[in-house]
Amino acid sequence: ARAIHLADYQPFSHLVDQVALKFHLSPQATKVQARLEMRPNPARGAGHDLRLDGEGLRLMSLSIDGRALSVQPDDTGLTIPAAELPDAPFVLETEVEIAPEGNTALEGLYMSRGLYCTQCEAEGFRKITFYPDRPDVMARFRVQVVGDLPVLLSNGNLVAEGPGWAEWDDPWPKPAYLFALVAGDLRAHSARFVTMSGRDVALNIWVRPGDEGRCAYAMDSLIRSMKWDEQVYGREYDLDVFNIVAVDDFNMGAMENKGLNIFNSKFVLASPETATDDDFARIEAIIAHEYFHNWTGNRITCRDWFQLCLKEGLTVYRDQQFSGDMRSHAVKRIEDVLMLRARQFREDQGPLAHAVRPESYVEINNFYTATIYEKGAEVIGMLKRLVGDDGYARALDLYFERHDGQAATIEDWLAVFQDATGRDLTQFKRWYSEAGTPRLRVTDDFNDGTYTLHFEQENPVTPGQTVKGAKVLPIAVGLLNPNGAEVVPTTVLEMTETRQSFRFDGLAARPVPSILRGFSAPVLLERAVSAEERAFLLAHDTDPFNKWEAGRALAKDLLARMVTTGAAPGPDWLDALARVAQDDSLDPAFRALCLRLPSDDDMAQTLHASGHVPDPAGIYAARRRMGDALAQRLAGVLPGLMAGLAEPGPFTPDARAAGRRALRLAALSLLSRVDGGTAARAAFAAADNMTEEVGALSCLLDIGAGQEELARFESRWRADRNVMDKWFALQIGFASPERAAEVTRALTEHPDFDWKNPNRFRSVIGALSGHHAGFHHISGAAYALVADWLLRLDPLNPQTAARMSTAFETWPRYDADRQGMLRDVLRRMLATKGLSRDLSEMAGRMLG
Ligand code: HT7
Ligand code: ZN
Repeated sequence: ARAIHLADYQPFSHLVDQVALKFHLSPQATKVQARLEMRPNPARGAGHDLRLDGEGLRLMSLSIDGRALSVQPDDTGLTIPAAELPDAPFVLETEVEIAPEGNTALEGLYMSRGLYCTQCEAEGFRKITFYPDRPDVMARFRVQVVGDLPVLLSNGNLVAEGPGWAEWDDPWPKPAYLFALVAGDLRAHSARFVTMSGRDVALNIWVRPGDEGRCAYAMDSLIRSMKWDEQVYGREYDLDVFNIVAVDDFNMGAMENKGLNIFNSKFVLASPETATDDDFARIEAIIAHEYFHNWTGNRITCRDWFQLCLKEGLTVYRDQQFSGDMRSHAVKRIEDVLMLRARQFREDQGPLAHAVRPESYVEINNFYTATIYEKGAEVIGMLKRLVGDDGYARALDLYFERHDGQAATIEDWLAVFQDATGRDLTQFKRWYSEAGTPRLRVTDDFNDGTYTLHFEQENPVTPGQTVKGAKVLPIAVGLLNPNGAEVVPTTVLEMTETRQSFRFDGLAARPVPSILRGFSAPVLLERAVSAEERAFLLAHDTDPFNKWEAGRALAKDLLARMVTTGAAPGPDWLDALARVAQDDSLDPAFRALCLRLPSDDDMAQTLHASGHVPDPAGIYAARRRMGDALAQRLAGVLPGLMAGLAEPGPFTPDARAAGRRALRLAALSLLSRVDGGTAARAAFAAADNMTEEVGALSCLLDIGAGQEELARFESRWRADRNVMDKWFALQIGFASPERAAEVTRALTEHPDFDWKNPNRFRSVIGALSGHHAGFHHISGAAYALVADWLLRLDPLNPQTAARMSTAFETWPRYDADRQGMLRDVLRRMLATKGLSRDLSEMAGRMLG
């Protein structure tokens, strides 16, 4: 398939002012009538052919200004020759037929358990009607939905309705990817919101009958998001209604369609009995993310898909700020960095590395990546650090003022920062164009009261990018004196050269540096640090991120020694962690994060980056030994720690209560290793909420027990799809490496393994690829099983198959045997007849 290049961008030949759509819904033959008011685009001049995108559409009729035309569509659309087109405004009308029931790709108009729904980003609208399906074509939409169904929804405001039909009008011009339609038997959980200028907005969360009681948290999150966007960014909602719909079959988390967000039901439905604390936090974040898109994505959209980070990086950055404000900034930052390293660093250090703004793609769906989203957000965090909070606020105000109603670019984005702050961002722009995680090496010296930090940055080669310049790195640094007092508070050093040194004068003694506070730049920090210094920072650093990072580095250094030299866990780490665990002055959520051991994949990444070939079985065994050693060290204090964290009242999902549960479960997990699971069995039996039920079950599975509890869990929750996804995933996640593939295979034969449902597929096949030692077991059984299932899914749902193929992206890290097997699997995929464009692009890029 042909690649699309950023350099080839041209404005579209025509403009669309108004779209009128009429849908006659029917599972096998939905009729879509479209009336487009168009005119030649003055930016391109007159005399151009009109190319409309369209895929899998049965064209019934086409006319221009009422004159029928006989044009034959091809596989990807149709072309109306310039000779047939007026040089003035005209009306193009089409009628097509589509079959939503047979749409398994979940893109375009499809059906999810009797519900009609749409997914148009990035290029799904072309599966609904012939249209210029590109984000820079913005138009007003009026939509009539006809169907014998109780609820008929589309974007904008409801303007008329009658039995079996409803008409919606969206006054805000939008690209087609934000179009949405939902129809079916739904019930609303409703509320109202009055905006800062007094607009009364009806809020509805639409769910299947019976699920109405699980919407309160999502609604509360929505209201808090609306308020926050007004208070922090001055952004107000702009329609009379905001609808959210929960659907069970969905390729991703949620979609920000104008005024009609569509969600994967697992990111809406929550009650204490069915959702864990992590689920609650994720719902809050995703509801906020989609709502925030109303301004960063919808009112200001992207000129083309190369600019995807313009809306996604900024909206992730905003949802991270929001979650930090709602919960704890320290905990949120640590969680975000854990995620960044697990997903984006992994991507950036492998064959799929690409720039935050890529310059070419074959299938845009393959670029909804951690780099676009999470690194895109990191870049904005750096920008804010460099220009300061006031500069950021001025730049954002200018962005909204200057680009409202437009389809913008990264150049436009950087220009508002330059214009609002006077800062030249030419060098900073490399963050958008160059892939790869910079390595930042640090040394230091101390002479006559002057302490100097010497930095050297290396920007590694990535696929297709060999020569790179130095990046602008905001390096937040603080200095502590040998007693642990802070002598230099956080200062942001701006590194712009490949090598650069920074001096601190007037110090009485050699300080201990705390470098990259708050993880101020997404780099790999390399500095030889002793275990004593790490323990010192864990005890004394005033920056919560670096305090955690010191403990993390201590654990990773130890784990690396255990794997590579067979060392045993020594007192440095055990004593330091024991102190943190029992330090009641620290937030329990923070302590729980400190007790979490580095994941196997994280260790494999770290070992590979430091020149080792990671041994998955060795990492797994060492991590288990490490957990056992910690459990023995803390055994005497765990029951007391847990008792002190008990929550007397009923379950509440707030951050404080969640943090206490997290620490209690971390303690229970350690205790289970020394008490044979007695306490966890009791906790499972007593649990009145899903956090503790799943937490206790995990503790048991982790020590090779829990079969009885698993069976009880299954019989209790069999009717609940979202809860059962956990049941499937847990068994695989906690299987021994030798058994992981076999456990997975057996679960694929379970009657409830509905592999066409993306959530269920992810909770089984995704759980195996997320089990590092199980996936990389030397038998190769898991490689083969995952590949077989991806190939089975690909013809039905290429988007999800391609996304999950990233399981194989780390192949260059491993030994020759594993590399051989992994490459063979990728070659086998690539050689499969009829492989989708999605999966073949991914397999091809992974093979290089
Ligand atoms: N903007 C959306 C990204 C998206 C998507 C969502 C659901 C299904 C398929 C999708 N393709 C792209 C979600 C977001 O970032 O908010
Ligand atoms: Zn988004």
